[in-house]
Amino acid sequence: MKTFSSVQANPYQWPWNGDLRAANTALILIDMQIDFCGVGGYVDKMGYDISLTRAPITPLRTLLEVARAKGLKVIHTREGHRPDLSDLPANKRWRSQQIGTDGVGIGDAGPCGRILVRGEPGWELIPELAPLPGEVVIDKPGKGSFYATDLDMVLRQAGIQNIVLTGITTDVCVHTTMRDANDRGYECLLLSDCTAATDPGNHQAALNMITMQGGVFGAHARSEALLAALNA
Ligand code: C5J
Repeated sequence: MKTFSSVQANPYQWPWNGDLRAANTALILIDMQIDFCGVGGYVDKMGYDISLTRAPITPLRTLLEVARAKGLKVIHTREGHRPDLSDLPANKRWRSQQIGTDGVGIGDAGPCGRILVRGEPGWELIPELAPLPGEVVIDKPGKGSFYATDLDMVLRQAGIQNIVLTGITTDVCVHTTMRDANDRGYECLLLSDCTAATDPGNHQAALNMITMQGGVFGAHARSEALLAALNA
């Protein structure tokens, strides 16, 4: 099995041990859903600029094609709740209803159906990045991708050591997942142009946090750096 070149990342050449292979590396696309990047979705309804959260789509399409061709394990996640909202904490719902003037939040009817509710149009993954048959899709009720899901089991069964993190949003679901993955011993790389936040300053701050303490949660790089390593 071919070992790829290391990735020129910040603050170190990733992965730490140079062991970058298709068999031990997963690409995770976090919450690339209509509710986060589509017109009428949750982020749009909250009044944030969806051109920010849509910016990763084009680089992600390129990366996804290469990752699939090279045989990396591709995993998608979706944030969402059961239709009866039995897995939606009351404080999460209440806080989401404070944005805007109509009191509509998670679980309520919006332009794309009930917001962040499983099975609704807004909860669907965007068609540009649709999973292929056989790719794992993780449904998560929280911000992190490990909490109340079988992601860790799926990764360990597949022998994954390295995780490439992409998706929405850098400062919330992507960072929560990265921090948790790091604590679990996975070697993490966040791709800065394949993630985005609803606030550019928060995106940049989230990148800066990664570089502290020698790479406190892992490293970050632009997708071109990973593509160069995979194609070398
Ligand atoms: C948020 C996410 N921001 N996917 N979810 O509520 O980051």
